[in-house]
Amino acid sequence: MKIVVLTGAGISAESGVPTFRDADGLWEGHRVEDVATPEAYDAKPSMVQKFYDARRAALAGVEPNPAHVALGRLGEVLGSDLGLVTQNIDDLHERGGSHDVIHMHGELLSALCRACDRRTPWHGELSDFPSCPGCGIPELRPDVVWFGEVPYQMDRIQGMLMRADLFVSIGTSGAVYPAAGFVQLARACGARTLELNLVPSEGSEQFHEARQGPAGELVPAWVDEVLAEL
Ligand code: BJW
Repeated sequence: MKIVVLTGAGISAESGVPTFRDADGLWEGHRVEDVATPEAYDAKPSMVQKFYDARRAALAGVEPNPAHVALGRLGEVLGSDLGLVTQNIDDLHERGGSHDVIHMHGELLSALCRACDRRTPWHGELSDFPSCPGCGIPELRPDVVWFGEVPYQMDRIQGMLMRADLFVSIGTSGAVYPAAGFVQLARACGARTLELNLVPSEGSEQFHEARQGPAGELVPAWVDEVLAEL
């Protein structure tokens, strides 16, 4: 059975990583749309770099929760029959035991050079505008996908969705495309579809089944079900 799992900020909420659109999801009074755009970066690069520096530094203080660990366990059994696509830029899936995670919105622990396009693993700050290790030009920005930019690995994701037997969306509001449209593509291509979320998402009715509750409880239970049916 081929399964594609899409995760969003909700899967990391119980690890202590704030979501974007829930009541406590604001960052120092900014809406995500006001910091996560190329225009915001051009207008206030220091402010945007500090926003991402703070989130990068906060990774050291959080741990994967049972939902990340359960998906790692599922990947161990299914191997390449599990496609794990995340909109999250944290590294909690990897630390939870998952491999080959597709970070469609980029990664906090990577820097992107605006001059030469090189992607460089990055653990420190960027708000001091360091030079790119590749070309030497101080044009490093967070390696994340802002509104108006094209998400990573879209061709690969679309191929996986078209071949999936089951598509599962976990902890995402369904407010941001193209990820919000994955359920329609997977369903049109014959997959069964399941949503796991604290509350019904904006696109909840598009799924064959929707379960409500915290990811840390729903995901391990669902993984147990899948493994019992194999
Ligand atoms: C729990 C829980 C618990 C909480 N357990 N659950 C008009 C119409 C349609 C589309 C557009 C439009 N105008 C513009 C667009 C396109 C635009 C878009 O979608 N805009 C919308 C605002 C409408 N999209 C883009 O620009 C994208 N690019 C694009 O489309 O390129 C064209 C193209 C595509 C494909 C091929 C070729 C070309 C780029 C989007 C980039 C989004 N970037 C961000 C920032 C990334 C860096 C960063 O992290 O800072 O990505 S924005 C932000 O939103 C971030 C997230 O990944 C993304 C989604 O958020 P998510 O994960 O859903 O979080 P929340 O907070 O919204 O929801 C949390 C959920 O968890 C909730 O449902 C809770 O209930 C739940 N929850 N606790 C379980 N314990």
